[in-house]
Amino acid sequence: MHIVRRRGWEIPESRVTPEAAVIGRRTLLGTSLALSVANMAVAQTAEVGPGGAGPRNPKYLAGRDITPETAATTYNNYYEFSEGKNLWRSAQQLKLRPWTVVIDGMVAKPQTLDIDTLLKQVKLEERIYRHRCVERWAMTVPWTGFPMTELLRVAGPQPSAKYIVFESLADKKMMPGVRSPLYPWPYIEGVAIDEAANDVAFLSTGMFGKPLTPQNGGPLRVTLPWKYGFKSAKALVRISFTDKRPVSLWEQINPDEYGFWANVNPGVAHPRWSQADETLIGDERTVKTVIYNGYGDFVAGLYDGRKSEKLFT
Ligand SMILES: Nc1nc2c(c(=O)[nH]1)N[C@H]1C(S)=C(S)[C@@H](COP(=O)(O)O)O[C@H]1N2
Ligand SMILES: [Mo]
Repeated sequence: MHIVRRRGWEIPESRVTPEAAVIGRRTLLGTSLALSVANMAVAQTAEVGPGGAGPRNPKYLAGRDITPETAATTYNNYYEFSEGKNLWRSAQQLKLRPWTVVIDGMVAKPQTLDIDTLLKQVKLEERIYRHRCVERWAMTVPWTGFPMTELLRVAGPQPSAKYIVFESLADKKMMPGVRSPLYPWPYIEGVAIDEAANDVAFLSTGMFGKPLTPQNGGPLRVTLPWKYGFKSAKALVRISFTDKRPVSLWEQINPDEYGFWANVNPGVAHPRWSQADETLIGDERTVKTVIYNGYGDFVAGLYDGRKSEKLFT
């Protein structure tokens, strides 16, 4: 990775997305065609499948306007497809069914579940959450899915389990970015078990009342609205329980910039830019970023005993 990282600062920052800049030059992978109105309509059409509908949970309203669906489904981060944002068309290659999810590691009984079997074991609901990328853009999304507490119930972690590792699909056939050797695929991310047990921690299977689109992480993704967006891994194929803190894909590449906790904090700058504010996608206003992205009343207590750690990187 040394050669790769050295290339990062040779490229003007304006030519790369901030997260890509840590690795190097923008590649031609996933180069997308220009958007047209007709294409945008296609972008919103998810593959047929359940996971889209559930009653709205009135406890979670974001206090902001919901991002237009067209914007939320056509401006994405998904490095398995592209280092750019305009990847939704390429992501339609991803087949969302059949789909299996492995639950293993320190659990009562390891299992391989068909996604539709898993969906029958949980109660779906809708939550409107803020979504804040470390690159300083933000959205407000009505997700459908289930609280991570439901995953804990289905998985039955052993008392010794301290972390959950989420692993995304890494399929070279369907995902052009995975053919790039510059990244240590698969994309993995993780949370501490007590974070997963917090009611805000969520797994999404839908958005805007429909099944989750491929580009937004269908058929199953992590949703942790008080953390920077990179923590929320897409297209989950494995969920492992462990007593060792995982090192995420981004942390492997650049540990100084992307840590384990990655809680949103306007007062703690990224090494290369301020985190004080954020631009609302589909609206383009810039607003002030809020500590824990506004979820401090729910989650701040998780970090009382962890003050010595880098909680905001
Ligand atoms: N597997 C995978 N998950 C991922 C990413 C990725 O590149 N691959 N990008 C992350 C980042 S940086 C962000 S900001 C969000 C973007 O989610 P969205 O495209 O649905 O807005 O997904 C996160 N999950
Ligand atoms: Mo991000």
